[in-house]
Amino acid sequence: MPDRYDLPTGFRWGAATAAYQIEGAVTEDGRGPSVWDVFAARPGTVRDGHTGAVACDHYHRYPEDIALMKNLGLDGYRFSIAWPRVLPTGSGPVNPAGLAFYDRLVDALLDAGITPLPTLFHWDLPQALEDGGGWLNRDTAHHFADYAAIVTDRLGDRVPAWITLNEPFVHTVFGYALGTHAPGRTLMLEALPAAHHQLLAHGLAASVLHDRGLEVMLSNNLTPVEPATSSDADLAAAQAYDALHNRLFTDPVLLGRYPDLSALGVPDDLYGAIHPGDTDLIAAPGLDGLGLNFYNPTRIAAPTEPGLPFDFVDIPDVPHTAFGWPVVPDALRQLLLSLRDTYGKTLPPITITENGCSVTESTTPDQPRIDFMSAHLDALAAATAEGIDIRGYYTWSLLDNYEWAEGYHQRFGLIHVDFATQQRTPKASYTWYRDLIAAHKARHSK
Ligand code: IFM
Repeated sequence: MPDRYDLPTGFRWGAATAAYQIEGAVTEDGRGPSVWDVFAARPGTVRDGHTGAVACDHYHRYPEDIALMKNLGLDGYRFSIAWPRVLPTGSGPVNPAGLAFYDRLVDALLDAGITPLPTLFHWDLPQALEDGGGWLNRDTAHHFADYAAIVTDRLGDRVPAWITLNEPFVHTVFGYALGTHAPGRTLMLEALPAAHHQLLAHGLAASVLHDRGLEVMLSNNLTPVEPATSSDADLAAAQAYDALHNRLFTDPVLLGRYPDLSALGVPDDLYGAIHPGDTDLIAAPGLDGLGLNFYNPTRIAAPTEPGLPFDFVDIPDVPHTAFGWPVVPDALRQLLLSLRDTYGKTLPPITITENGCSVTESTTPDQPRIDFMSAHLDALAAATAEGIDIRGYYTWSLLDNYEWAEGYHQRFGLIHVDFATQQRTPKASYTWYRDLIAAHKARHSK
């Protein structure tokens, strides 16, 4: 085992958030409605009926939040741009006030010495586009490329690297297959055209960004998949799940082809969504970095009932987060090594664009978060020692925020937010992370 947190010089320390989870101000300054505004307003969709209408009120309080980031010593801040703030109906007229907000945010970050790392799409599709079919409609991919051009024409002079999409797997499966996230469709595997159109959107936007001399990343939520037993049936189920969760969203970008989903009964053309030439459009621009969002491994068994060809099995005898997710830090190291095995030379440098855990509000100090981050940084140091090129770590999340269908119930922040008063209070993990960043910088400036 290498020294604790023995990460390279120039390693970028960051924190991450997303627009709908923190901004609030959903009807202000010309922002159009997003699928999440509409979904969360529907009774029974989100725990306790919570919405992102106010969230952390970051739209107004961003100077205070940037001061907290500066005090933390962050090199980088990952946030997302709300498409409906910039283009209230997704295409058509630009909302100057929306763009101006991100202009102010970027300048304030740069003034604080923090490099902005924006994500162009973190699930808040303009509702007007959803009304036209959302990600099931191929046109949405082209609208996304136009939106990427508008945003980067404004901010690209100051922001060198961009993330196109956040976790297209989660958005496809929760939003279009199971309906537990916006837009709440329940198409099961017939949701997969939404996956293809997001990947096409990524490819088209990546070309737009490269034409402007900008770097492009894609943030995927990847999970090492392990079979519950060594039986052939469990092994086959685990392979099918790995293809759906991981390879479907990474192979097209890095290898220029889709994985075989026949074990799931999915046709090769993803129900007619893939047109000739699409895989080139997705892969040809290339990727300057792979964003990896890592939370937990997944254990899979053969199905016990008809339906999908896999069952999820809990991983016993390990700690679980407040959300109930198993904590297995070494799975991150294993995942990184397996990415290298799978993609070889086509694997670009990796940035951890999310990693963190929810901790119950009453847990003071929030030692479980410190333990979680510490163990995952150990795993990163171990993977680095084994030759994996990892450029940075953005913890999820800077602030307690709106955790989608869980509303405000899952607290992932280094900073506690009292949602009644908007009071921010740094937690013990904030101080711990601040000291860790300072120690790393001191060691590497010698
Ligand atoms: O809050 C989410 C984030 O929006 C995407 N990645 C996972 C986080 C925790 O669930």
